[in-house]
Amino acid sequence: MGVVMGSRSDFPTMEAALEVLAQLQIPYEVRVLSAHRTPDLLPSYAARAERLNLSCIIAGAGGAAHLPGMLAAFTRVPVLGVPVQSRALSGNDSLLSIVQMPGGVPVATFAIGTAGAKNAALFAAAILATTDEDVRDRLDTFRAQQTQAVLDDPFFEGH
Ligand code: RP5
Repeated sequence: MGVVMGSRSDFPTMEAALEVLAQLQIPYEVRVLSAHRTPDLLPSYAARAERLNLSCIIAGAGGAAHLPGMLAAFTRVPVLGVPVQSRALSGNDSLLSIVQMPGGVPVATFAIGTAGAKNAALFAAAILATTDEDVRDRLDTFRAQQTQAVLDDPFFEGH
């Protein structure tokens, strides 16, 4: 699994994806890679992703968030885009930049911020779980624990 982000400043958001991957024992590599500040690195990273046969690339970026879309243009490895919450426009700019891809170059787009990062990792795990029984079991356990945490909450009124 590849996890990339447009800037070090995206790390507090993307950390939510890394935590899920670690919890589900899914190996990953992390890079800062910018569509604007390091554009020449994008094709080489995309080639690396194919060489390593990465199952997915989770790509987070904020503002004029071109990283996920540009990576998707360079590789057929599925790209899961996470819109990072920007200061100026609260991440609406990031969301629209990532989600509005032209037909033919898909990026799976998630919610703005840490919920999106977490869900991108869970979505990637669900894809892996179609062929990896161990990941499937750990994902099932994750979901069961999540359900139990709600049921155990003293504010929950069971029926
Ligand atoms: C984007 O610009 C990054 O993904 C980041 O969300 C945003 C701001 O970057 P910094 O100026 O904080 O490095 O490329």
